[in-house]
Amino acid sequence: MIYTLQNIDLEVVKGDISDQPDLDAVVNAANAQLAPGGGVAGAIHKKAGPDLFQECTELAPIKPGEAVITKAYKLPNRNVVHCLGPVYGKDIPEEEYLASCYKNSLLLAERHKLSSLGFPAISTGIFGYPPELAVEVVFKTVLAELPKLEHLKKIKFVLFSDEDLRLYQDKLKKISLG
Ligand code: AR6
Repeated sequence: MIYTLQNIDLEVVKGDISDQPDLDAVVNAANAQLAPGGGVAGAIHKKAGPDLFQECTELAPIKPGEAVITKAYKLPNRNVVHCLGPVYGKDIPEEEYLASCYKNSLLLAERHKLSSLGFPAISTGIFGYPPELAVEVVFKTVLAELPKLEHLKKIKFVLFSDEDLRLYQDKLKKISLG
């Protein structure tokens, strides 16, 4: 599903964030050390190869809400934006940290003149953020940033489960209806 707003395509798909060849960059739901872990970080590091972690060691640690950018190595993209989401119930207020993740990732992509960026559902796996609460923060934050984006023409949300896909599709549908 795609909905174009302010000349920017907002796309929602089911898939693997490490297998998105149409995107300039993908966002990693990272840990503070930017090390390979489970979930998204595991998939991204596995596909990118060990050179990614090598570059990451120079940038770590990062704090909740922060984002840094590296090359993508063997991934089919130019860059990876690594972002540390909040641990639900620990990094409070979680909404603010999660919003910072999305905002900082978009601004970093913009600064690097990237034209397309893919997001997983940050913090909603191992970090325990309820997906139905996270999706509200995601779209509120991204929509607020759209007017500031000059280079980004596509923002793709890559969801891993049918449930998350439906949540995002419902939200985008509501937005399209105004
Ligand atoms: N592509 C897209 N989405 C995925 C993929 C994938 N390949 N794999 C999992 N998801 P998580 P977090 C979904 O746990 O909550 C890591 O170990 C997943 O189903 O990857 O921010 C790091 O090292 C869920 O909906 O990220 C950190 O320690 C969402 O992506 C910690 O986990 C996020 O799940 C970060 O936890």
